[in-house]
Amino acid sequence: MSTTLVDEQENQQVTESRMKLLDNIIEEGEQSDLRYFLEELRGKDSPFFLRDQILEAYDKFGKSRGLDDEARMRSDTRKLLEHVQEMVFDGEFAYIVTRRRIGKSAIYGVPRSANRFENVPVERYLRARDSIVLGRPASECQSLEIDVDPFVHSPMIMDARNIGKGVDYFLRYLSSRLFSDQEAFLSKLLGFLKIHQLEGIQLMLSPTVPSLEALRSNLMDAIEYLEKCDPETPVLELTSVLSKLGFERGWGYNAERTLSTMELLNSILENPDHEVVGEFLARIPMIHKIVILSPHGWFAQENVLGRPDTGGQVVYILNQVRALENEISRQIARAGLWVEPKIIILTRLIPEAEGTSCNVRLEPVEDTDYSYILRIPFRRHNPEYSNKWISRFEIWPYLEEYAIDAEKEVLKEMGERPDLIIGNYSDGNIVAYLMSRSMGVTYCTIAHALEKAKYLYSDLNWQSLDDRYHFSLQFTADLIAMCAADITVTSTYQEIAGTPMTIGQYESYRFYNMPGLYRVKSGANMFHPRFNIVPPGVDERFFFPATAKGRRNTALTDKLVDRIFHGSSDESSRFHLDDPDKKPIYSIARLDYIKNITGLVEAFGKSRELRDSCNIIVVAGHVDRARSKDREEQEQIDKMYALVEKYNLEGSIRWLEMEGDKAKVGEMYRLMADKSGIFVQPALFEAFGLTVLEAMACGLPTVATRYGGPLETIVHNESGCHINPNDHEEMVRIISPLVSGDGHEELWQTVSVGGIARVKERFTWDLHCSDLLRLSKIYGYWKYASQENSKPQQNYLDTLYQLLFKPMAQKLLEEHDSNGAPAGSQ
Ligand code: UDP
Ligand code: LCN
Repeated sequence: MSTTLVDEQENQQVTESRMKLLDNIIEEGEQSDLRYFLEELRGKDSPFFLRDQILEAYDKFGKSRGLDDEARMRSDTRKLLEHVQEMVFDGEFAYIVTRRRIGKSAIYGVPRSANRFENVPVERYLRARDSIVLGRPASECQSLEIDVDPFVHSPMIMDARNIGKGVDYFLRYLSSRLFSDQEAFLSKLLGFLKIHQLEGIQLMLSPTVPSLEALRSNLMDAIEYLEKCDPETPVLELTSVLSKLGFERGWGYNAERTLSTMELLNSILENPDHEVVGEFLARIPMIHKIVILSPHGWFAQENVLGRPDTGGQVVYILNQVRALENEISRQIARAGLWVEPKIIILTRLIPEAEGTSCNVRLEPVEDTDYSYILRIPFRRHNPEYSNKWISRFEIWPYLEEYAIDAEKEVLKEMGERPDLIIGNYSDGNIVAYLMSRSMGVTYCTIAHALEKAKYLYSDLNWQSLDDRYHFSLQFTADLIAMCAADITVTSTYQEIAGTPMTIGQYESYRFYNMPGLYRVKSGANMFHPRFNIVPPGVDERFFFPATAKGRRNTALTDKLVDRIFHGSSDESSRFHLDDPDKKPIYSIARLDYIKNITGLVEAFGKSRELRDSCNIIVVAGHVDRARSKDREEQEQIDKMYALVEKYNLEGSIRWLEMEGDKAKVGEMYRLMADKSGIFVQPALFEAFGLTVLEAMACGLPTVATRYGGPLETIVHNESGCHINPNDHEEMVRIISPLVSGDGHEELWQTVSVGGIARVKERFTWDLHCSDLLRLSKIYGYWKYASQENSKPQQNYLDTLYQLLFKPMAQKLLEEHDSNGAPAGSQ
């Protein structure tokens, strides 16, 4: 059963309470505050208003009508508007999109002439948006309408608080099925236990076990036998007896482990419970070969930071791979098997690699034994183009051929198909979709930071943005990949479902329209149990506390101290510090607009208080505009120089070029902690923010944006602090108590220790990988057990791919083939 846009049951209560609020307002009739306010908005230039604009406009409106702050805040209209995500004025009709709680949206319509609010179906609202943008009557706005829900046959989470805990929900669902339809469930399980093989060797259960009855009886015999064995008896001494009973390898490395795995199966047969089902499925050795996709940009281990496409995603994948390899090896050994794991990171081979290793076919991942970066070139079209780095915005036409070539190369390298495919970001996710469809492999997606939520109205305005960004292709790829995924891993809750005030990046694919292209009535559903929050960790080799003096490399420390605190402008740095002993306010990031490093510099420049006690030190981008190839970075470079001049910051700012050496990056955080400094991550929005974890792990008190991942990484005033990056005064108010005034040393210490503890407890790659493998196995089972149910949805998504995505990709390829470099490439 699937849910509709607004879940029916809960919608009932939500609608009632919201309607009450609306009723209160309506009772005031023509005089109603809301009605006047709607009139006020109607008179403005734009027909579209988002939450912040609406609240700001209401506050102005309230003031103009003589309402003081308190009265305004208490008014029913203000309370209602708090929950409004968008308002759209279509002639005489206003649409109000409310989001009373997380995951619960509803759309109301208000005719200008009547005192009535009506529920509006999503199709009508989307059509109205089309009509406004296209300048045609709604009745003439025919368009493809995408409606995925009718094809989804999955159980759905009901309570928004459980969004992102898909695997727990799902195990409960499975065990309830065990009670309601035990025979069907167990027969599936029996079939599943017979399909596993490792390099041609049968695992778990022999295909000769004829029935559930036989399994039950043989299991009892095996348990009796194992109970009598010495628990330490190695598995090889058990196999002759166990294989006669139909039990193949994979149950455990010795008698004790084998017995406990069999006891788990026995409990499932006898008296199932969701934890036991989860534990048993997680013990089946079904994953030892993994493919991880990250096609775009530069993917290498040295000198690749700094391109707009490349950032935390590369760091994330390399760390994930190291930890995954360890965890898979550990699990294989515990299952009593001897086989080498293999992990392949698939990216593109870039013939003109500009001194990086991006033109090398196969590169071992440092500090691993079985993990490689495998680079496969895009097929040669216009070589002016396909030989070079291609921006993530232009990459779409090459991906289908890439998926075909990649599959062949993977089979060559692995000798068989992988057990799991993980896609990263929009391009990696759509290639993972194509490969998993072709090979029939469990498929996991990870979004990192998608573009849709970064640009206001990027769906409505897609036509004017398409030359530069090709969102028509990207959002379609995202939609298909999101709905097709067996598993979606996110780093935070809000990535999926947002906060009470803001919508999540997946939520933004629930319903939307791209006028003239299509309307999505129901797309990604964040109540789907495919969503699982599995946060990343930090690389503990480089990011450890400043107080661990024995682990630090003093030669490196001395060099960095000289360069950072006592250096002055040179080829890769700018400005100097008059008083190097002042506390450092430190930040490191790509020099993108969204990272808002210039916002931090400006807040510092404006604050006498901070300038008296601190210096500001930033590691970001290029310091020389001529060396930057990125338009956005160039703008930020200009802004940096302008701010230093405007606020006369020479003498209290040091700006160093981006740093690719992890040992140095780690030591820099610690140096700042040695000097009782702080780390500030001022991004306007940050999907997760690995630098935040890194600084915390080093014991450097961290002040980070409240927009995005850091809201969940940090507990305010315990393991760091949150700031509103748009409010410079507030930024200063939050930073100051950590660096000056009474009690600042105590607060600094509390937050430093709290940050280290929080990372240790919640954000480690070991935790990440054991969770990721556990849920990959559980969903792997579900994929097997529910194949029939998922076919209609697969067919629908394949149709969208073939009829919608592919022709658009083909058109872009023709443009690339006939033109020179496209506008958006750099
Ligand atoms: N980084 C780096 N040198 C730099 C800038 C960034 O090594 O000059 C690293 C940083 O340490 C972190 C990653 O790049 O590991 C950035 O990840 P984050 O999630 O903070 O942001 P993203 O760049 O992915 O948006
Ligand atoms: C991309 C981003 O923008 C960051 O916020 C994340 O930390 C990074 O990917 C890793 O997921």
